[in-house]
Amino acid sequence: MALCLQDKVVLITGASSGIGKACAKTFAALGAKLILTARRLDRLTALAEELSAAHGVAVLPMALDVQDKDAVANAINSLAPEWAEIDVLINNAGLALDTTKLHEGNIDNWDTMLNTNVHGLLYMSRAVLPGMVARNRGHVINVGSVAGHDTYPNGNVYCATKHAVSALSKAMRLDLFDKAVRVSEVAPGAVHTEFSEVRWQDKARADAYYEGFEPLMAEDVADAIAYCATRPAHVDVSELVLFPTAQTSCHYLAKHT
Ligand code: NDP
Ligand code: 8X3
Repeated sequence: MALCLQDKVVLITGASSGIGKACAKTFAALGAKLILTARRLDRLTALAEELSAAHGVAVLPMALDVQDKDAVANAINSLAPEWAEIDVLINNAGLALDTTKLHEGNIDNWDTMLNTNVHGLLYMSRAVLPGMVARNRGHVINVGSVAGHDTYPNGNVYCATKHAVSALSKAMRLDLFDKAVRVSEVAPGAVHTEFSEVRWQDKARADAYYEGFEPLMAEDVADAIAYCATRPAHVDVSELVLFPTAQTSCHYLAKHT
């Protein structure tokens, strides 16, 4: 029987856009209490108001840069009692910056990707997991990527960060093997979000990337994440990879012009 998420506390990182925002909508519709985090508080506040009005759920918007380890620890440690027992952590915040050959890469961009996609996920997990372990229940869902299972030209550091997400998901499952805490990695292919606009800082280039095929939508990925979260407690979806039907791998995307 599917697990009921009514009144469960679900924390989503990167909830101001794309997959994280779609997760907020999906989990609100399932009756969960939501802690929504990202850097852009104005977006989170507007989303929180919308979801509370639509679904009657409690929503806590919180400005948080996952790269800041002290801010992450403080945010989790200072949660009010009604929010402190996090049932589901969705480590979704992440980004790619540029696509360039490694030997021509921008080192500041590398730092931002590593600090966000890898360190950010670690800081959040380190802050939230002890409570889950103490309660012997909980679920960490890490948003990886097909770029964490393969590499593509000029994707070097982004691919490395997502390989790290995949490795850390496996490592968490091993370290939690004797606890009733589940760990899932959800790894999508091309999803139409603000991801490519952030990557290239060029809206026209980003729009062109999504033309000529039907990409995944953020809601498709949120649906996969909700699938993981709603399996019965004895079922742990360890890895879920989803592609647009037009995409077979990082290297094969069928575009019709
Ligand atoms: P978006 O750009 O639409 O959303 C990214 C989210 O991450 C935003 O909410 C942003 O919020 C947040 N974020 C970025 N940096 C930080 C930070 N330092 N601290 C806190 N939050 C941060 O992209 P997607 O929704 O597509 O991306 C979500 C995840 O999905 C990422 O991990 C990405 O790697 C992964 N992914 C995306 C795919 C795609 O094709 N789109 C495919 C596979 C995986 P804010 O700027 O307000 O802080
Ligand atoms: C995002 C998908 O193929 O642009 O993780 O790396 S891809």
